[in-house]
Amino acid sequence: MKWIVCVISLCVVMNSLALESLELEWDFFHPIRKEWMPLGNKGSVQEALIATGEMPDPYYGTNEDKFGWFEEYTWEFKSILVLDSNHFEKEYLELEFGNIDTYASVSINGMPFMTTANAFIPHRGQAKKLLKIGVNEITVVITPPVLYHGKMWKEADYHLPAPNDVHSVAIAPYTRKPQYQFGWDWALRMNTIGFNKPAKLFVYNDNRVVNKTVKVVSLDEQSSDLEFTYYLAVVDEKMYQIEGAMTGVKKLKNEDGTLRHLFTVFDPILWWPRGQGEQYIYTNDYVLTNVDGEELGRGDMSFGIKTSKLVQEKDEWGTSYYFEINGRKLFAKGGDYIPQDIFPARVKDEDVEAMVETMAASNFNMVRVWGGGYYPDDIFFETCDRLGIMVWQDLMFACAMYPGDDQFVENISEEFHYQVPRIAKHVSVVQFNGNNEVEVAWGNWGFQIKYGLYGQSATEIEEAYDRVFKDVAPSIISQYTEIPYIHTSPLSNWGKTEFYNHGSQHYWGVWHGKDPIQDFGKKIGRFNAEYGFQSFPEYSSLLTFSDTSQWDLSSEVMKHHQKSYVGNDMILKHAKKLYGTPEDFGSFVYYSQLTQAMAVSMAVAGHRVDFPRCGGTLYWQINDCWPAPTWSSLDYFNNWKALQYRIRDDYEEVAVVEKYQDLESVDYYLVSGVADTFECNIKCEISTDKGKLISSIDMTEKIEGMTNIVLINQETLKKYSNKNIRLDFIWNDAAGNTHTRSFDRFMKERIVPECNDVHLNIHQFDPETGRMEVHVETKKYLRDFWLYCDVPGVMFERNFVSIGPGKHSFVMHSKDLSKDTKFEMRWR
Ligand code: BMA
Repeated sequence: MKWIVCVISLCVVMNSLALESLELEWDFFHPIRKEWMPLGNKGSVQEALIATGEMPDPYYGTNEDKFGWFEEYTWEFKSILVLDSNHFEKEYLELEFGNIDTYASVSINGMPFMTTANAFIPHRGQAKKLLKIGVNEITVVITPPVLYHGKMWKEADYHLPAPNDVHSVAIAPYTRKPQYQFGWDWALRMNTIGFNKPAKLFVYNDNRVVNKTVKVVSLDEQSSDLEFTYYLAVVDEKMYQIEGAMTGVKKLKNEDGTLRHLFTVFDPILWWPRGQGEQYIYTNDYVLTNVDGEELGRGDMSFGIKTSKLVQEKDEWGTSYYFEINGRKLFAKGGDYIPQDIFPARVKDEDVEAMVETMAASNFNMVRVWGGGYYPDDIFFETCDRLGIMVWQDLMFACAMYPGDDQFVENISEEFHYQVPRIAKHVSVVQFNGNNEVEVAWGNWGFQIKYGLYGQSATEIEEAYDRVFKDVAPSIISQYTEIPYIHTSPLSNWGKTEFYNHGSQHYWGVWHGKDPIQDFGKKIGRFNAEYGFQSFPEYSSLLTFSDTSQWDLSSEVMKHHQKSYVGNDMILKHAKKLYGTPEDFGSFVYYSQLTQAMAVSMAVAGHRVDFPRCGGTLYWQINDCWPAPTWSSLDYFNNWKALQYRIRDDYEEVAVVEKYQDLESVDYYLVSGVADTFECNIKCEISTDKGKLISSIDMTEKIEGMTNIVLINQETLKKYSNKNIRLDFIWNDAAGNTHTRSFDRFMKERIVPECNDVHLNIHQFDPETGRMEVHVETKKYLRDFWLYCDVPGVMFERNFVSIGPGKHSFVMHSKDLSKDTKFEMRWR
């Protein structure tokens, strides 16, 4: 056996080492090669063996299939911790696992320390009694979920439906581990085994803060009462002092492991979602001290003040579903967020921050954290607080039926007691939702027939649902926060006309049904929390998992990366209808992105114009966890698909949108999502594809709050029905800023311009800033012009735009750009 005595990093040092933490470094035992190998301070055994080259990149080709064996072994991990007498002078030596994935038994120096069964929470315990001066060995044995539940699964009278779990022992619902790692219709299966966050030994006297929350207790114009709670590692009866930069000095008694105090903010400044007002945050750093005035730790307890109300009332249309923030009815616009990688440990804080920044740059005001992933880290919520993105937070349950026995309920209760206060602390959070599509699945997905669930088993499943989502979750959430809770999304299934009149909606009639694409703009729920259409990622992303010989929809690799049962033919079917038969795979990729952009844009225009009947729109899905064809608007490498550009325009606070009645008839609307009253000057120029102006319309409208007005309707456009026209809109928003947007409607057959009619050259490049300006000169009109370069993650200021005859500038940014960057252009 090879012993590696790891150098332990000594991190956090606070005020004369009041709180010291030692980060553990792990080795793991390779069960086949029978040898110890290094893992690092976090990560999975899969990642470790990819790093050594023993395992290939699971995203490439069909390599995913080579990873099944990991789930057939238990895995042993070991860390060596060298301690000296100084450590033992401190009162507490506490071992905290930021994450253990998932079923583990932990021993210290051969003595049992703890067992774990939940990858959504940290696990901690006092370890002083088991530790000693000198060399200590921490051992963790992790049993993969399929092995852990194998016996139960074999002997069970019935199995809980888990249609996304692709293993023959489909035990995802029994396991508190991100559900997408069991397989999903946009994800590979990868049951990671290891630690998604570092484990640390905390060495301290008295106590330390392990979680915290703020609750708005009351709010009116004059004042707001807030309750601050600090959760402590040690339950004692001692007095402590919290000194907050804003909240001042509080001497508090530790009651059941919490320090709690009230604080009144006079003349409160409210936090508003972006577009509605300021994102005001009260900065409040704090210091924790003991009665003798010794510092025990410090941190950030900044907070914001707002109220959120979910309004569900009977009205003239059915049952409403919209958010009122600080008493103002809002239209929510955004998308659904999934984990940014199949390997959670790979996702860095800056990746998360960049993702939220993209949401803000795309004019979102809401994001839904979807229930099949994991609870995001604080950086996610902090960035949403800062940028004014409201958060709809699912609890981590999706598309399956879940147990409701005491042991499971105890496990999820512990999870909620940790996650709810941590998340609710953030002012951007406006809703907790029990699960994704669990109720709708039970009612509509044929589970009873498929899984043989009748009588007693069906009753048990229904009772479990009620217990978990209608009793346990809401009663725990209400202990911590006033943020509204709803037991599921959607509340109303897609299908019959009446269904769209009530509550939240996930509209899947085009992808999972046979609806025509224009139904995206017609079948409008009261709040549209999901709807979407798939596309392929761009060429540089495709090259990371395939070579060009496999660029064929029927190749093994392309079939393997398409995880939806519906398949690539659905993309092709709608792409053909809208854009014609693609000549080759390259143009298929291009058309797939245009089709997706068109589909989602049709929906968004329909939703926005339907306000106040419709309370919001969240398209499925913002991002990817691996490179593959999916519903995402940003691919795995953060390349903006055509949809991301289109959504940015559709989501402007004061926007011009194109509302489809059917493919031939459209109306152009101005929609305002802001509360202001302002004068809006709108100009629309209609010209031919040769650039000849044929009509110019000027309007001045008084915009009073959130509303919409028709700018140009289908009747007016009828006179151009035998022409190819372009519409250029210019308008101002409430702050007086000018906005522009162009659309085109080509009703006449035409020959797509040849390559020799179009020229590109790099006009300017600054290697320092990574800014590049490219000039494109064309003799003919180019529709949906796509400028593509082979550098992943380049941010183009605009793309997928139609350009007329003349010279056009395109600006892009990336540190990886160079004079040798290769460009490719596509148009139609
Ligand atoms: C919804 C989502 C996901 C799924 C998507 C596409 O049901 O909640 O479960 O990936 O549709 O099928």
